[in-house]
Amino acid sequence: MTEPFVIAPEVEAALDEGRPVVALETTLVTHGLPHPDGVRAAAELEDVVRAGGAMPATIGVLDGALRVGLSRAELEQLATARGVAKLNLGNLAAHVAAGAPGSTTVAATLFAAHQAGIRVFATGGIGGVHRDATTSGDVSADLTALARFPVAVVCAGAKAVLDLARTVELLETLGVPVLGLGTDEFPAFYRRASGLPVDRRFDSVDDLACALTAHFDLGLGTGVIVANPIPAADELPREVYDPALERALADAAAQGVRGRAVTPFLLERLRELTGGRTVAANLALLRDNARLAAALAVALAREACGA
Ligand code: PSU
Ligand code: MN
Repeated sequence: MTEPFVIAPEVEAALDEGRPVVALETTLVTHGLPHPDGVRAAAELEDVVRAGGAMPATIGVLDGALRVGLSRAELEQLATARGVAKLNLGNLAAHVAAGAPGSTTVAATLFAAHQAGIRVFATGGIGGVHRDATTSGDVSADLTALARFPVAVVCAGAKAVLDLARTVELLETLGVPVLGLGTDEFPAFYRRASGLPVDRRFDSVDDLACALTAHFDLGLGTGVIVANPIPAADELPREVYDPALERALADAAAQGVRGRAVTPFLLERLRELTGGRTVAANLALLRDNARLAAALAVALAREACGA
């Protein structure tokens, strides 16, 4: 039988030697971006992490194992396989056992990163509380995973298709700190500001790394949100985004889209409705998050603060 959890040799070596490592997820590759933008983005994010002095560890399920560190060939295989499942903590083990390919969401990637001993993870935006959650009950498994695994998630907030106010409230309930870099506000993915506060603002990577070190050393046990707003030049104008979002949400409701299909449906619909502008913005914020995650991983590996 294949081992169900496999760490790639170069990732394992980096971890053993205490070198900086950044985890990357694969649901954005398979379900968040159109093909072949997804696989291109995955390769590019790895390059950005390496250029920042850290080892990338892209995570996904292939050939009966949850793999930490996919090769380019494996990434290609995952991105082009038919019917790749979107995996969170609930459906992960069954897919591993079945030998079926799957991409990991923030939830499953947090688990794998923690299991491997990786402390920094870059993504686009976390999942959260959906706008119709009171009736649909749709709250992303990302939030409960954030409550369980002590890993820093560098993101541009949560996708603006969500109920951001309730998402921020739930992060607080779960004891997940929201630390802003160069921002007082929780970012809204395609836009820099949401009107919602972060728990604390930092203006340097080193200060932020010290707060992460304190969080880990205290043994608080939860994940941390590192909120990094989309670069100003890449922000989507409100007049483009707002009507597209309204339309996408109405279409999802009219077509009865539910469960794991909701987020990919909304992202794809937004792409169509904005002539691809949401994809360009998504790629820009992903690159910036990968850059910041590498810088944080480097700062943490330096052990400049705390024990
Ligand atoms: N961020 C992106 N694109 C994505 C996602 C995040 O820029 O596709 C994915 C993440 O993998 C996240 C998932 O975990 O969407 C959340 O899905 P849901 O809302 O179904 O929990
Ligand atoms: Mn959901």
